[in-house]
Amino acid sequence: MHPILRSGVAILALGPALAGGVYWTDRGAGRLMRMNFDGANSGALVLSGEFPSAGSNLRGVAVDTAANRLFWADNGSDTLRTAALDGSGAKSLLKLAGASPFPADVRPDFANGQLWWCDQTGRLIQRTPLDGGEAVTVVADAAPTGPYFLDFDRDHGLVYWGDFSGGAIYRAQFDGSRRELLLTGNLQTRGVGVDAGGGFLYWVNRDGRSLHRCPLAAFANGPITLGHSAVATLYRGLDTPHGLVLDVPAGKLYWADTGTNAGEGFGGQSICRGDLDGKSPAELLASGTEPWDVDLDRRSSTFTEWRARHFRRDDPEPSTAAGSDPDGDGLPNELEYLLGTSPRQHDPPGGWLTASSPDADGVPTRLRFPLNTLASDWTLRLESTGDLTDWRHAAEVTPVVTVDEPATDGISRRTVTLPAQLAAERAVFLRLRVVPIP
Ligand SMILES: [Ca+2]
Ligand SMILES: [Ca+2]
Repeated sequence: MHPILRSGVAILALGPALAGGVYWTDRGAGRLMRMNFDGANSGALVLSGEFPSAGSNLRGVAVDTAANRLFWADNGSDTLRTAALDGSGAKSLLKLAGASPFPADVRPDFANGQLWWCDQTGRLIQRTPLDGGEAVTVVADAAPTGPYFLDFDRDHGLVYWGDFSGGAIYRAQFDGSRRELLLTGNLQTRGVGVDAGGGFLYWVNRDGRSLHRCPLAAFANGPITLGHSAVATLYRGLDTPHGLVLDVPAGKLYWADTGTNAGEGFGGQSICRGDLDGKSPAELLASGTEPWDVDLDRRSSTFTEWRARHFRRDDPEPSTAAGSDPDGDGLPNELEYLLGTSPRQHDPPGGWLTASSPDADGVPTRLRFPLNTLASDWTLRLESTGDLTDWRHAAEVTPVVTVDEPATDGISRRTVTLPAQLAAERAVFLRLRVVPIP
């Protein structure tokens, strides 16, 4: 992707502005589902391509936002499958070898272009190129009753997984070496999720009917048990929690509940959501027949979608309005949406804005800030003034060079360079203003 220079403004050719949302497998209904972050507009994805049906025994699902693709495992045909996020171009990526393979969870490793999965009956963790190829075994004899769900610590090149019928959680290097037992004591381990930046491991204790987390540092001196003082219980009294995905920037986690322990706890046969710190009650977002796994497309092309991702459904309207500032950091929600910051966490200016002055004259000549370049409703406009009264679009006053570099989840890094003569002027003030996109 190369910037196109036009009138001193760099325009990046981005992909289509797709709405983000929640993708999940409903194993009982044999359907791939998509819905908004708050559970609204839930419906089955209509597939076209090599097959019209997602499969007969759906398991793990994963979203690749960089390529706008979905990956999932069909344990009926024992294939790994892929389709565009709109359901088109559905095709098989790989048919698993062996007498009776059992593809369960799937996770893409974008940096290395690989799709990983757990083969429960083969007790294998394997990977294959995202665009197709051979299966490579990374970990053999991964767990006594087979690995079921996995996740990555991409910062440290580690893969984490749990034991299907057992209560253990393990990790190893990306090449399968230095395998470690981390934790024991769950009643069947299901989804695992790593927040490397925050330093936490999250996991699902299926028949303990609970969700837990503990600091990664707790594993520094060998395996610990579920009863260790470092282990926190985020949610308890659930029905049959299963697949798990973290939304770290939004401070939330989502899980699928198969409902196999029907009627005995919260959220059976549903997709649910809670907080990473477990502080607010779990939300039931949508129900299915047997929800198995869940993943997220964290992008937002409208403020309404973004609000549904960051706030609870029952949060009062005043705090979720575009002009409100519930976290008191001086950034109203509409600005947090465009900057990709959190409306529920204090974001100091130094955390998102960099102003540099190559001339060392005290006036910034280059500004760097994040920007949701997928936003279809509003954008940020840089304005300047000399008298704090007559604010003008900076690009109309002076040539400004703007470069956007795609970062993650639809948020780009924008760099605005102002000409040296502006920097030399006295008393020039700049501001970022939210303006509607015509
Ligand atoms: Ca705020
Ligand atoms: Ca904030």
